[in-house]
Amino acid sequence: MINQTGKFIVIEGLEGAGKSSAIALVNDLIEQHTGQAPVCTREPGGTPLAEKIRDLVKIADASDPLSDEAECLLIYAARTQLISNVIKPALAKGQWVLGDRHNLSSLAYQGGGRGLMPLVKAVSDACLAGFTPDLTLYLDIDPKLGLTRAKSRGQLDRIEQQAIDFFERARQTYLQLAQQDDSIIVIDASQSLELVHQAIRSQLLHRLPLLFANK
Ligand code: Z5A
Repeated sequence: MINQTGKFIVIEGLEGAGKSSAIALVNDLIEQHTGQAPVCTREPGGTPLAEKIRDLVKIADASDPLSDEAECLLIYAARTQLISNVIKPALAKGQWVLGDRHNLSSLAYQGGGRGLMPLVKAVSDACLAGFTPDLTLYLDIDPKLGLTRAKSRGQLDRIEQQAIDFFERARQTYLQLAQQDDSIIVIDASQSLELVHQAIRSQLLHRLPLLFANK
């Protein structure tokens, strides 16, 4: 971890887990605790260059299909841009950062889902050098339910069109990694929105003061 004064909180989960409304809630809770709205990021993306990479990753091109390895490397290129140009500078200024996905997504999707864990770990070690969020909320959902919710919003993108097994493997990886890491909190996202938010609020009301005191 760099010598930081702000804190980095990340929301993770499969599609349709409810990250959007969780981010709005956590944003408000951080603002109440710190007196300042966090810097919000999304991955892949969050800088002009990283947003261009996001388009490459999300939009399918039948004439030049993206290989799994290229997908992985593009996502890390976007992440290193975001960390260097947005996340670390904000933390160094004492600002809190709230991320819509971060490295855990790559471990779950590219590592677990695509079966590329050795590549993911090698690139992650090389690019991130131990940089890690202070706290991650993982919204856990059965992929069938998540995709049903995601479909209700409209057309699915390139990754969302993967077979259900891909998402099952990603989910199992999320759960395994959460079991090994106290900084990852698992929230049951299959519940009603009200209960999901209640669970997030109660976890954060306990954890935020500890993080804040630890500044
Ligand atoms: N990706 C990757 O492979 N590797 C990486 O390292 C990273 C990313 C960083 C990013 O796409 C894609 O990149 C993602 C993983 C991959 N692709 N896939 N598949 P994105 O940012 O466009 O998509 P997303 O991150 O998956 O977001 P999402 O689909 O928008 O999911 P969400 O934010 O969790 O969903 P939502 O909009 O909050 O909720 C979906 C709907 O469900 C919505 O209508 C809600 O009102 C409803 N909802 C939410 N919660 C509930 C509850 N509790 N009850 C009932 N209805 C609910």
